[in-house]
Amino acid sequence: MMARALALAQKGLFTSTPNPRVGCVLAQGESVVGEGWHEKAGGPHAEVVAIDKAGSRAAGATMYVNLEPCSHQGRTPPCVDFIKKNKINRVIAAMLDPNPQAAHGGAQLAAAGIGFEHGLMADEAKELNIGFVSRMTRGRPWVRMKIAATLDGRTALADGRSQWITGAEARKDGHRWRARACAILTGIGTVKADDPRLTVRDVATSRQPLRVVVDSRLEIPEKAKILEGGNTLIFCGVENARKLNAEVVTLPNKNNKVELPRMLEELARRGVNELQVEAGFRLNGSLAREGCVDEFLVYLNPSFLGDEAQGMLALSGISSLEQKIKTRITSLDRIGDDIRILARL
Ligand code: AOF
Ligand code: ZN
Repeated sequence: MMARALALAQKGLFTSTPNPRVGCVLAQGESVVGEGWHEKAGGPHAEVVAIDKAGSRAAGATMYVNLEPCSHQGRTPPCVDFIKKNKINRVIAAMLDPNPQAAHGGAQLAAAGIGFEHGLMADEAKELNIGFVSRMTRGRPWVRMKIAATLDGRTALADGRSQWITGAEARKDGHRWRARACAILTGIGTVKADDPRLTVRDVATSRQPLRVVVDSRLEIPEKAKILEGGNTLIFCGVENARKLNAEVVTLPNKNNKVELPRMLEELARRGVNELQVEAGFRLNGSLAREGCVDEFLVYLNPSFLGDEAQGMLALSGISSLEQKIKTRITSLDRIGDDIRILARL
């Protein structure tokens, strides 16, 4: 039943942001009497959809839900009240709600005499909402850095051109990861070299992620494709009066570049749960050095570009092998002619 609740939650993968992905199953013994999932912020919570589906069969049922039911009046009323009103017998949550505004629904249910347990498939539940958990507990998004490289780890020609290192299937897979991200981040170097749109294509989704550019000196060309259609945020390190088709936030560090950890905090404040980085080796290196990366999504194409081409991460100052950045591989797959590796810090 909980695996089914998680599968339902997964349906909100591309759309629920900034809210978590939540699915809910109501069961009477072995039979499912209602199901629901959360589609988008402002819409009904999974628990409410499932109870509505179950109708009169909700009374006495056991609820399986991947997140503790909310106790708060947010965009919608507290689920806890609806659960009590509909006389659910017992609630099993995969994990507690890390959102302090909505938490402690379980304790409220228990106080009302409704059995409440949590922890069933907790690892899967946390993984599905890794960005939401990160934003709530750390005040920053979960940062996934996508890198497409050759077997010798080269990501672009010496002049920065990087379009189409990997094959079509890997690119499509990259768009699926884009679609689940709340925002896509790139740097001014990539904007100048490739002029990317950073929109989701080839994947059916009703939502386009926010596009974010790190552009310390605010040099972005007015005609850059990433500015088309709005929905773009630029972080820079200098006060500037340029009028652009984007919101500009000035967050300088002492070198008048963008203060990257504070940028992550600002993105979290704006509701970004998962941030996908698609930048060049310079910004990638700065993010890694400043502790702003949580995992790498690496596509490797079985080709070589040689040592004059650009690498993955600009990391100066590594002088001993002990200083290497160590990761743990969490998945490894063949995608078309390429290899996909997920590696976590
Ligand atoms: C959801 N969907 O199915 C559940 C959520 O502002 P609201 O009313 O949309 O409330 C959002 C919070 O409610 C969310 O951050 C989470 O803590 C809690 N549970 N949210 O969007 C759901 N069950
Ligand atoms: Zn709720």
